[in-house]
Amino acid sequence: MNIRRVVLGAAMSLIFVVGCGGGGTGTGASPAGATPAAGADAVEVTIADFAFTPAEATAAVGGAVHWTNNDSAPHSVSWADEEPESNDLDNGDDYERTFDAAGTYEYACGIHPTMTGSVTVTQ
Ligand SMILES: [Cu+2]
Repeated sequence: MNIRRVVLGAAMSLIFVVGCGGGGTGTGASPAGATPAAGADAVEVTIADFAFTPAEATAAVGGAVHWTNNDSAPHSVSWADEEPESNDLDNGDDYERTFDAAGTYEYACGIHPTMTGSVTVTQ
């Protein structure tokens, strides 16, 4: 008896999920990154396979960019301007910089100088 109920419940759940998924434009289904200047939300840059992704990030004045190292190797964010270099970021570590003026900010990994990226900040 109980088993039959569980199976029926699972079947109902499956129908529910399929019905929702087919709609395409459910509430809260907007993809991440679709609205880059969403207030205080930082722009995300991922470090993996010895590369920054996206290598060319954009942010609004007053906005922040947030790096997360998903690589097995340590990396850092070393700036061409006067901003201090980040700490060495081990796997899972993160770092954030807020940009108060428009411009293009070039950076590289302080450990692997061939890894480069930039942040373009616009008004
Ligand atoms: Cu590196």
